[in-house]
Amino acid sequence: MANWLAALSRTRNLFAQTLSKLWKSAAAPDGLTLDELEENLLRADLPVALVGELMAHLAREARHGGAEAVAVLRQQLRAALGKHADFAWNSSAKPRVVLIVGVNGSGKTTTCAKLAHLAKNTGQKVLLGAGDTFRAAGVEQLKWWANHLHCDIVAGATGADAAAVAFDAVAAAQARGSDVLLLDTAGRMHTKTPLMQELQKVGGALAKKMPGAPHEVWLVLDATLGQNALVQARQFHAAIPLTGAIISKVDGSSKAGFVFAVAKELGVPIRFIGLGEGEDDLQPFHAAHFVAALLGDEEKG
Ligand SMILES: Nc1nc2c(ncn2[C@@H]2O[C@H](COP(=O)(O)OP(=O)(O)OP(=O)(O)O)[C@@H](O)[C@H]2O)c(=O)[nH]1
Ligand SMILES: [Mg+2]
Repeated sequence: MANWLAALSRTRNLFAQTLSKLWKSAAAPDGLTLDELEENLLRADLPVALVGELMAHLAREARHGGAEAVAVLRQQLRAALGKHADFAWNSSAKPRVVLIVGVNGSGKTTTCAKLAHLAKNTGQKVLLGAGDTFRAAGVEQLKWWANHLHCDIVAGATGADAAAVAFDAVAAAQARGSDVLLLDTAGRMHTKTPLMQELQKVGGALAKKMPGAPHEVWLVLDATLGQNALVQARQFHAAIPLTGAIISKVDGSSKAGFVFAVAKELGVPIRFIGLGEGEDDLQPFHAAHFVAALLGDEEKG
């Protein structure tokens, strides 16, 4: 929980003052305080519609003091995130093929490494697939992580056909008896049609080698972009059906409120959240932890 609190501090700081005022107040929040809270929540990039609903709830239900107002807020925020059950690594599919996609620099390669670390810790035999055929540095980066984490890796050559590399990675995972194949891909702009088509080809190659694959397609969204990332998400979802989202760089963002928009609009679970750069900094997404860290519940004591 401590790292959730730290990671969300930039976003939380936007409304920490208003919250602390609420905590101390014995009276129901006045109009000025509610206006201030509304403005703070919007700056933290919570969706406008949600903030409107929150304010209506607060005006209606928080009549007995500031602490009650925070309780109403907490409950409404949790409800807005919906259910995001922990991902179960165990599966009848062997290998379980997980495709990691996203725009340039969103955090895909780092996230692949962190996922490998998490899966290994649950006893899975993991194979990393370095499928970034655009940048040799991308492959080197994942190799560094594989070495650091003592994890197996297969890599495609720079300039190779991404679909062929994907096909070979599944073959390697099958040959080695891996439980999970985590396949990194090159960063691609959601607006570039040929690159999005390449992603479809990658999906096709995976299915050709192993019917049913990819079993998971996870989109990595950079939290520093806030709701701007939603446009990307819709385009990726249209190109290749996503099964989950991963939010990266929450620790560097003051717009973590956009997570509420992702939860509402994308229609796929938020699977993991990146709270820092280290291998332990990827955590299963937990709505209650997220909201508690946003409201600074533990700091309050
Ligand atoms: N602070 C912080 N930094 C992160 C997080 N996740 C990734 N990063 C950093 O973001 C930068 C980009 O991460 P990469 O994993 O290389 O991103 P990528 O999507 O693979 O990039 P391309 O392959 O170039 O498209 C790196 O410096 C990472 O260390 C996170 O959760 N928190
Ligand atoms: Mg990369």
